[in-house]
Amino acid sequence: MSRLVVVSNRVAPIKEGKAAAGGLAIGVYDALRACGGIWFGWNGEVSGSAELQQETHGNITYATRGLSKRHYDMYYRGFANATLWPIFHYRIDLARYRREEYEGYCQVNRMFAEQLQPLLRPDDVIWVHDYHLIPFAEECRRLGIRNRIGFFLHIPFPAPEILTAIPPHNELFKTLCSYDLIGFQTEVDRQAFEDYIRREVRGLVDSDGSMTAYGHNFRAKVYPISVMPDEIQQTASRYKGRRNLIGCNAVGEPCQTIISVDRLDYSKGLIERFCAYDELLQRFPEHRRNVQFVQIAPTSRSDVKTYQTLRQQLETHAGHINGRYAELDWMPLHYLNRSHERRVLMGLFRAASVGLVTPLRDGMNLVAKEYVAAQNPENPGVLVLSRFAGAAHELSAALIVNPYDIIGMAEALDRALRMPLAERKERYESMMRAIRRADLNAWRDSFIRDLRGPSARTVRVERAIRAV
Ligand code: GDG
Repeated sequence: MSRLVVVSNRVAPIKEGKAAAGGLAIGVYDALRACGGIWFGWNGEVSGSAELQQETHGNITYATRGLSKRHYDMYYRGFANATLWPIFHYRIDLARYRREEYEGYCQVNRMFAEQLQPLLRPDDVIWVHDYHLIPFAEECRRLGIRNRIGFFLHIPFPAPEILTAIPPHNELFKTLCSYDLIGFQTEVDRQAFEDYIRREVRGLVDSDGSMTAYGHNFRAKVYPISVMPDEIQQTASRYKGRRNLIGCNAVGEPCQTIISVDRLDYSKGLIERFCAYDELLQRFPEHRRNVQFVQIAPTSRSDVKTYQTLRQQLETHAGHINGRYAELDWMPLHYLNRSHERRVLMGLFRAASVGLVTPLRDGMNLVAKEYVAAQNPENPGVLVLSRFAGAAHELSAALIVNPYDIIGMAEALDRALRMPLAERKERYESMMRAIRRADLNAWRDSFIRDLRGPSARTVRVERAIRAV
């Protein structure tokens, strides 16, 4: 079988036997282990060596390099995270555009393609991940690389009206058409891309999802990313530590727990969530002393101003809630900026009565699926989920909320905290069926199968021949 070459902004080397961090890392690692190959990208070092460092573990070669401070500022902090990330999450108000940052972004894509080229064999298939690397395939083609190249977008693809706010949108999305296969999290994202291709580019779209634009034939399909439910079940049920944090207050009285886990990011709707919890305690005072909210929010992109401001706002809100409601033996909100071991998170998910996942926009949101998979089937908790998380398309048996409706969220929390066992079980079983139907293996296998399969061009030619 041909080798798989994975390209992502950040490479997370996982050594045999060590715990993996996050769903994407596990998915990519398993795919590479199954057929052997290369994982190529940035090693996370700023001002580090630009020379490629190669390290092989088993049948996987990790090929990584550092970024200069200038490239880190232009490509990573700049165009990727200050222009694309906010716009793809519908936050034009938070986006900025600087031409030199876009140039830096294109330069890094070019350098990555040039450094990957000597490592490639003619039959390798290349799987590129996320918004940092949109022009990567175009740079490969410029160098004469003819391998199959696929792209998976982990974040939402917004409506064309929003996208066109990116000044070089035409040039940027022209480069996206150099991929053979483009994968999206949901049908809404794929449809928005199709709308862009039809309206902005006057491209052709076939009923089977293949498209023609800028002289390229390619396919665009939906591959919802997921988790490994059985592994999560096991990890969660084995976890025995920190029982004291969940289930009772400081004097041992029973207390239900609401849990949320997110990277500290404005797309995750943390402010609105804190407001909803405040509203719950105000509107339904019977929950005071009987509930606690644990929000785990490890900081991310902490050198970006918008993220620093968000952190300050959250600290103020958290202080306000605890100042207003806390008693000597009851703390309503536990707000933790530290990251925690994965097994600890899964244990906490299982012990918590409510999983509160309310992003303003999210490509998928793996935490929603992890919370469900971690539950005890005999006494499952309730997932309260934003309609704007990609996961809401599959997990329709959650309590679906609109994160802009603070009172609506407080009412959903009240309902979740009171929900009878029979209804909790019914909703849980329906969500588990959905997760098992399309787990992480299905995500990876279907993408790679389609990438290795007949190209959009071949399908088009065969169809034309049959029609004659
Ligand atoms: C992007 C898209 C899409 C979180 N805190 C800790 C920790 N985590 C883990 C979670 C989960 C992962 O990180 C976060 O994944 P999400 O999907 O929730 O969100 P993003 O980071 O924004 O991911 C998103 C995803 O890509 C995959 O395509 O779903 O829409 O934005 O697995 O459990 N893990 C550990 N400690 C923590 O403190 N170990």
